[in-house]
Amino acid sequence: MGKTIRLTMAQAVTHFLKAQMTVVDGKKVPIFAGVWGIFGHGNVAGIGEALYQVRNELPTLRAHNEQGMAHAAVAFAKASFRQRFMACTTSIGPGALNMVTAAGVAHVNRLPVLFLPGDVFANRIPDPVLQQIEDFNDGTVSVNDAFRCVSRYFDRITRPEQIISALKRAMQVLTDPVDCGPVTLSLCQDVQAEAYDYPESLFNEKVWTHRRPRPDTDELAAAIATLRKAEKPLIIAGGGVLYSQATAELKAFAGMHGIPVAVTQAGKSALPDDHPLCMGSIGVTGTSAANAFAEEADVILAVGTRMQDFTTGSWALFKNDNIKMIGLNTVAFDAAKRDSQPLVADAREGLTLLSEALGGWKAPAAFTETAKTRKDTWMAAVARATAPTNADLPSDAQVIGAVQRTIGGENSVLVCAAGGLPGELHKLWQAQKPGGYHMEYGFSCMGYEIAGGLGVKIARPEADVVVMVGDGSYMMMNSELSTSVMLGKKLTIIVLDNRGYGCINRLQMGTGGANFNNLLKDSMIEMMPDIDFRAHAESMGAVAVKVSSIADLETAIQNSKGNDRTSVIVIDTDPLITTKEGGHWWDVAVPEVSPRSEVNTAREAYVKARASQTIG
Ligand SMILES: Cc1ncc(C[n+]2csc(CCOP(=O)(O)OP(=O)(O)O)c2C)c(N)n1
Ligand SMILES: [Mg+2]
Repeated sequence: MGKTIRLTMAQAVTHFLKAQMTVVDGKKVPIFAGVWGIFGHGNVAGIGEALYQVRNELPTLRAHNEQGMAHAAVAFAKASFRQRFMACTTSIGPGALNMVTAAGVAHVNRLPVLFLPGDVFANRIPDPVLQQIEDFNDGTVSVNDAFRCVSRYFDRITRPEQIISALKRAMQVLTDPVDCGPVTLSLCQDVQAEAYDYPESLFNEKVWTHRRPRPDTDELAAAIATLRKAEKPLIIAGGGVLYSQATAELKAFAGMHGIPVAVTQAGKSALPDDHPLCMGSIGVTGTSAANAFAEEADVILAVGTRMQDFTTGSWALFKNDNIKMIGLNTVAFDAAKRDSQPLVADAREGLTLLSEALGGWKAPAAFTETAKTRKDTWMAAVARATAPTNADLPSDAQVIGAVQRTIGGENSVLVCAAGGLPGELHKLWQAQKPGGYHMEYGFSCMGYEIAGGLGVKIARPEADVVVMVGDGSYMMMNSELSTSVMLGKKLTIIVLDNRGYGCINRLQMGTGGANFNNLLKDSMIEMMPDIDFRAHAESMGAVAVKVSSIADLETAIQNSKGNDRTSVIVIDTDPLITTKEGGHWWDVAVPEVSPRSEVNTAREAYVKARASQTIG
């Protein structure tokens, strides 16, 4: 047996984490950029003390809300294209459970985060400890079992030596392009503090590299044969293109073979929006250009996408009866969706090999040329929707225009997640560089925006990180605004206050519902709230202003560039206006029976729309 070193389990964790490295742009860097922590009795003495010992190599960052810090970790991983990530430690009980929603965000978006919640005593002697739930029928259950459904790998550490294999499995999952997602190591409080003679080799430096699986020969041949027969092909680019860093290969592929590209929410910025073959967003929040290509496509090359309902228009978007889909994805689960011809491979490898095999093959020239007119028509719609206005209450689109004109250049990263903004931004935002558009639309988790912005700024300190957030999302979680000030990570935050849940109110109206419980005015209120977002943001340490016109908004954004810290600009907006051009039906189930005639009418339209859905 080799040499050993006596450490507590918690010390073994921190020593191990600091030894994990990767290579980014030819430079060796720690793969863990740091550990977010909020301490309680379940982690302060164990992990807390162990983190203190390694604070110079593995920084600990204090947050204000466990969900917020975990969102920041998720956003860090996304903005780092999954090359680097962070860990999050909490106490037991509420602190741990506060991270579960964010673990869901990481899981659905396939993003690596290491969750280290504290857990109850493995020895059970002091039971029930503060914050222990006590299951009457199962002595092994704790709140941390809630992480199981939102973790790619879950383990509970009840003996100090278990951490040896658990840490290795955790790293394998976090760095695996297929399995990539959240890992939860649930660390029993007493075991964190227990010592063990660990093999010294566990703490040797390890350098992780990006694995790029190459396609199977038969799958590649089948994909080439299908593409060669295509007359109206379309590429759908998803987040996998960015995580594979295949943006140059995508551009070359589209150009070489004359194939238009449509982008999902996660895939936007994989091709610059001003590229002649970039048709922009697809699906429910799609451009007229991308959706026209999708409707007629005979071959779809879906690269690095989960084909979620916003992309497929709830599977009513594609109208060609002879459509064939090729799923180029590292994950077989995604590659084979809906009878796609799977091409299981890394996007970069797959696109390169496909292109080599296709050689000089091109889609029919007349077909490729339609991209220009369709794009021109769409860009005219963008210009109309985003043009400056003197209206008392501007639309979200007009605010987007102002943000784009002032701070939306190639050095910016636009961050958003929920509300009406994601749809408008997907359609209208002009992304320039890979990663310049950061939309969390797998979970579309309200409250991600500001915390996520902080994670992006940690990953991209040189970038202008711009967060656009509705009043609803701001109210749901804004605590990491203060953390951004504290850490000197400047964000520019635009708060669009339309007095409520505008997009759900519109959805409610669209499904025949009465205006009920969404906008503040339609809710049960004794006193109409008049929330002063400017004063609130200022109280958290930000520089904050409220503006009352698009012109003032542009001036305020320009002025904020000189500020040394997070700046918040608040503007009132119209809750009813959205961009009518583009878009597609979305399956939201309308009641089959109702005493209200509006619902019955909406149900009729719903039944009709469902007729264009393909099943299976
Ligand atoms: C955590 C969470 N709860 C609920 C929802 C459902 N939801 C989606 S958007 C939305 C309203 C968002 O309001 P706001 O941020 O003001 O944006 P607006 O719709 O007004 O543009 C709600 C309740 C969600 N996506 N996330
Ligand atoms: Mg709102």
